[in-house]
Amino acid sequence: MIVFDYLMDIRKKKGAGYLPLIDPEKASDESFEAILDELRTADIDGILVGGSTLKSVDLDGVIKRIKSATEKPVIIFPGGHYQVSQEADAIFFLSLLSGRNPQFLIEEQVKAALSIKECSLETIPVAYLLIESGNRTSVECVSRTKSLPRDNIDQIVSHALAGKYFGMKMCYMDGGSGAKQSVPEEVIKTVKEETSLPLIIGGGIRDSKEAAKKVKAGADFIVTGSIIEKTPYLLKEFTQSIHNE
Ligand code: 1GP
Repeated sequence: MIVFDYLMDIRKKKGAGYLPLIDPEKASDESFEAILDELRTADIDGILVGGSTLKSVDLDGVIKRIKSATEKPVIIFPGGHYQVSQEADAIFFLSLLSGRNPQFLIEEQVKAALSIKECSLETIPVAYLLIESGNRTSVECVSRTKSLPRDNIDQIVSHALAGKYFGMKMCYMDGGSGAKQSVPEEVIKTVKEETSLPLIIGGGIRDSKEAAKKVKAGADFIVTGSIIEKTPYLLKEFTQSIHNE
């Protein structure tokens, strides 16, 4: 299966897809088992695995455990070059275009390239934009970059377009994990209209109604991390609301 084609098919058939995010560093927490239990029966569309801190974890082991619970594709959402695994189905090949730190624009990607090739991992090129969210999130701290101002829509569109012209296949607009404010609907709507890129939206989405609003504005895929760690039983509610919007 080509994961990118699969995602585009989900978008076409269901209108939008749901990609819960699992942080591999939390795999020893009790909540991880509860999430796996929910994954066995929830109609999610894929799982993202990744984290933004620099700790090394047994990524292969974590992905194998996820795969024992679901047949849906596991996509790595890497926090750095060390987050590569042959157990995954694909990897978002991200460049943090909103920042100006060469480490996350190109250096980590160069370091990861050979391992990705060795693992024969499908790469999905993604323009990754951090959008101001009311608090300084860990991805900003780790990447030592600033997010794009949430009210400067032209600047956000320019970054997304630059990604599109580089040939990136999707645009991920992220408020960052635990964001106080999620990416505004107005931003989603305008970036969709101006770029027609498939949009992944995450960061600070705490309930299914909020997720539905993002879909209505033009989000193609919704990502939630923190809320699922706290309340794994919400997976089904999110799935329903994202698919039925
Ligand atoms: C972070 O978009 C993801 O990169 C998820 O954010 O943990 O706030 O859901 P939350």
